[in-house]
Amino acid sequence: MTPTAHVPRPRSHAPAFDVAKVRADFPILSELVHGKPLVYLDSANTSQKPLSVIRATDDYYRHANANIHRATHLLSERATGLYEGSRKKAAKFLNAADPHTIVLTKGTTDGINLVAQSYGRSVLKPGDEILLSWLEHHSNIVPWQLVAEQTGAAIKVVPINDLGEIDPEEYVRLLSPRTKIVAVGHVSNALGTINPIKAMIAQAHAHGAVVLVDGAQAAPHLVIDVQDLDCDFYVLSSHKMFGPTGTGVLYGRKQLLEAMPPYQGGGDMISNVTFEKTLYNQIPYKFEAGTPNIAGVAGFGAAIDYLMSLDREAALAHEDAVLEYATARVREIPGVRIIGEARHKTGVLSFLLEGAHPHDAGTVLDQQGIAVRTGQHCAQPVMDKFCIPATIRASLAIYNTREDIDALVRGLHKVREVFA
Ligand code: ALA
Repeated sequence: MTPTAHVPRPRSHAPAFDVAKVRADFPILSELVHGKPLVYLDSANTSQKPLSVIRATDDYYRHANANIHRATHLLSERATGLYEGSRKKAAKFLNAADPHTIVLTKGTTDGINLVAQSYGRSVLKPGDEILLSWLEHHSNIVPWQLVAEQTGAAIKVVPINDLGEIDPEEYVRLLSPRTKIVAVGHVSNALGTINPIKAMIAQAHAHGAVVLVDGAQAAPHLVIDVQDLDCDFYVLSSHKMFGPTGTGVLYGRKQLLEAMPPYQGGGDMISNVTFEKTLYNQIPYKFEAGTPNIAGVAGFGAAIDYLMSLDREAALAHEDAVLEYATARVREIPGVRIIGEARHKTGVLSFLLEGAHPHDAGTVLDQQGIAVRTGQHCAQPVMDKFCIPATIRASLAIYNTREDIDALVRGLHKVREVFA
C-alpha cells in the first residue's frame, strides 16, 4: 500500500472556528465515563446532540404533542408546523428546489429500501444491472440484493484500490445500457473516502442510469447541493448530523417520485379509500404512511438549524485539521497500519494495532473514557478487500479537538502495554 497523506483543503483563508463554544453546546461531552472525561470518537456511528436539539424534542412533547395533518385543533396545527417546517429546512440544507421532493424517512436505511422497493422493483427486469461500489456499507448493499432477487436483475460491483478509492476506470467500464441504477456512498463510513460523485453521476446519466447517493456520512461534514450534483436520489440520517435517531431524508427527483408507486400503505398516504380502489396522496405524503416520528423530526429541524448556523467552511477546515493531526499522530505509534488513505477523506481514521484485536483495543480504550467503534463497521466487503477482520475506527465531528487525539494516542500506548 502506498501511503498518501490526507490532502487538507487550503487553509490560508479559513476563518477561525470556536471549538470550545461548539463543545459547550453538547451537554454529553461533560460526561464522565468510567470516571474519566469522555473522549467521543464514534460520530460516524451516531453523533452527539446539541442542547437546541434536545430542547426541540422536549418542547414538542411539552407544547405541541398531537398528530400531524389530521386534526383541526391548535396542538395538531403546532405539530404539523414543526413537521413541515423541518421538511422545508431539509430542502434548504440540500438545496432542493421544492420541499415536496423531500420524503421524511426513518433514516438512510429506510430511504434506500424505499427506493429499492418502489423505484427498483417497478423498473428492473431480468438482465438489468444495479451498480454498487466495494466501499458500500450493508445498508447500500442488502436492499439492492433483495430487489435483484425479486426482479432478476444482477448486482455489479466497482472495485477499490489499495488507498480505498473507487477505481474510476473500472467504474466507467462497468457502466453500460444494462445499468439501470447506480447506488454509491458520498463518503465511506469505514474509511472516510470522499467519492467523486458529481462526475460519477454525470457518467451514469450518460448511460441512462438513475443514481442514488447514500449521504449518511457526508451530511455532517460536507455542503450538499442536490441540484449541482444532479443526483436522482439522495438519502441521509438525522442522527449522524446531530439530530435524533429514527428520522432522515430521501430527496428524489420530482418526476421520479411522482411516477413511483407507494412503498407502504396506511393513513396519510391516501387521498381516497374505498374497498374497490384507493387513490394515493401527492408526493411526498404518498411515501409517508402512518404516524411518523414527529418529535424526532422536530429535533431534526433544530439539528439542521444548528448545522446551518455554523460557518460550514470553517467547521470543515477544523475537522480536516484534526483528521490530519490524528493521521500523523496515530501513524507514529509502532505497529499501526492505517486502512484507507484516500486522497480525499473526511471524518474517519481506521487502523489496526499489531498484537491487539480491535475489539480488545476498544475495550481498553473504553476503560480510559475513549469511545471508538471496532469491528467491520457494517461494511464487511471493505474489510474483505483489505483481508482483515476488523479495524479500530476513530470518527470525528465538529466538536473534536487535538486534545481528543492526544488522549487517543495515550490510550493506544496503554493498549500496547497491555498486549505487548
Ligand atoms: N452506523 C454505522 C457506522 O458506524 C453505519 O458507520
